[in-house]
Amino acid sequence: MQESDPKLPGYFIKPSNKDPDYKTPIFRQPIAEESEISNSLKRGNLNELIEPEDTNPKPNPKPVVCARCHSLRHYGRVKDATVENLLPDFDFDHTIGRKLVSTSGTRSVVLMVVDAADFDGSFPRKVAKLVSDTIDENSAAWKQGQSGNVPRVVLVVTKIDLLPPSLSPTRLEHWVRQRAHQGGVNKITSVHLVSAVRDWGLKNLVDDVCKLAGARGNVWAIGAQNAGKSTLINSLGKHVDGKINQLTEAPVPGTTLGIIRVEGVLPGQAKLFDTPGLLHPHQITTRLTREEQKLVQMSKELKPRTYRIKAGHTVHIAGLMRLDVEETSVDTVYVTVWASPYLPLHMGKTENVQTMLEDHFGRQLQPPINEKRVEELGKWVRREFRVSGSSWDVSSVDVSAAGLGWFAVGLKGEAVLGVWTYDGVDVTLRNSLIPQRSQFFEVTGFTVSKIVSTADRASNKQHQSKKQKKQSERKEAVSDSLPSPDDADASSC
Ligand SMILES: Nc1nc2c(ncn2[C@@H]2O[C@H](COP(=O)(O)OP(=O)(O)OP(=O)(O)O)[C@@H](O)[C@H]2O)c(=O)[nH]1
Ligand SMILES: [Mg+2]
Repeated sequence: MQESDPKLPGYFIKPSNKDPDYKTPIFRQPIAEESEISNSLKRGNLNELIEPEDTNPKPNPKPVVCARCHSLRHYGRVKDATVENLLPDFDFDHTIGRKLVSTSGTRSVVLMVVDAADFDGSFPRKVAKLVSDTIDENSAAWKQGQSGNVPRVVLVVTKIDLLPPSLSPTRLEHWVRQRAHQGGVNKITSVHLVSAVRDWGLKNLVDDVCKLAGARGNVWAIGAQNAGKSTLINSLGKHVDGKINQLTEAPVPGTTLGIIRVEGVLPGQAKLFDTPGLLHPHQITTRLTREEQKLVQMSKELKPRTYRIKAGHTVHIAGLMRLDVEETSVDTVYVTVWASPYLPLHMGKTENVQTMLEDHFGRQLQPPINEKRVEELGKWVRREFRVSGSSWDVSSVDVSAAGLGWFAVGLKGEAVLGVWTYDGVDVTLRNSLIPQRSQFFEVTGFTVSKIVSTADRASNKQHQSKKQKKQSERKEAVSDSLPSPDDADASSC
């Protein structure tokens, strides 16, 4: 922290101390206007109570935060993007990684925090491998009588409020365990499905973590940038008696910069640490501008948008991803888009995709916001997936793009899908997370995003009221020029 140069990291402005003579303005209300006061007492003015002067002022309970945190907390953006480039990178391997693999010392509990709406994109595969290898090696050492500190893994799937409430928790937990296993975590101590903003599942999580940490354990919240670690810890703090200092949480990836010890959540000498998010370059969000990220990030419960389509057709999610139904053994395939409602969609013939790219990317299909950004985002590449399903009513498989969302596909038969997105963005084929689809089908052409439709509705309203005003003006003008009923009577005579 420094208070000399706003162009360098850690800059803060000291909050000004109130002048000792400072007094809040006194609000005088004529007693006669106070309804609850009896008439006999209605004399003079009622003064607001003046607190006796505190001879022993308490220290400011709010900790001072740097300008970056202040801006993130109050405006959801970093103060100065150029200062961000001066911040040191967080070296996971040499800090936490080293502690996790250590055979001696206190027990480590890894809170592996994963975003339910971007499970594969936010799943920390490197950490999963490191922890799993450590568990194997240290348990083997321990069995041979050597010191072997075996880390415990608590998988916390957060932001479950973004998934539809119809999704069964048992099914979700089964799906999560399966995906985590495929992601490389072979020994999970427990799984928790939570929502930090809705306070779902947090009490059980606190109890579990306290038990696992024991009197002296170290608990590390680890996960991708923006997965929800700091929000989770802040919410866990509400379930314990001690007050914790609020951590900065924000929709900006890379909010937390260093390892922060959080006091007051765990009992005894156990320690809880918030850590900087791991950078996952395979998430599409890492290459988007802040304005583009706002459109892509999911902040409300997801709603399905379903197409009923034939081979030779394509569905675009903004200018970020597309799915071509290339071949099918059946007549129709149901494609449901699960992504931010602010992303526009388009469905049409695959033969027109070049026109879509040239004429609509960066315009109707945003993000990318503007045509220049289309080139900046990189090369557009194809992955092929052969999928099969046994029902039309539910989705069988998902094709998900890290940081963006997914296509859920339902069919009774087989299909070859061509999935396109920018080079380097991870695309995963998995069992369907949400089998349900929408009851209503989207139509061919553009599906206007929520932002555009709200803007359209507002401009339609304006247009409508202008039209009505014009019409009523015209009516008035016409009625002025028409003969009055009296005149009409006269003329009819
Ligand atoms: N809907 C929903 N949003 C959440 C939840 N938890 C966190 N968020 C949002 O996710 C965004 C990121 O939250 P943070 O807690 O800052 O994420 P982080 O993992 O600490 O991020 P870094 O510090 O960048 O690594 C914020 O906009 C939060 O409001 C949740 O349970 N539900
Ligand atoms: Mg954080």
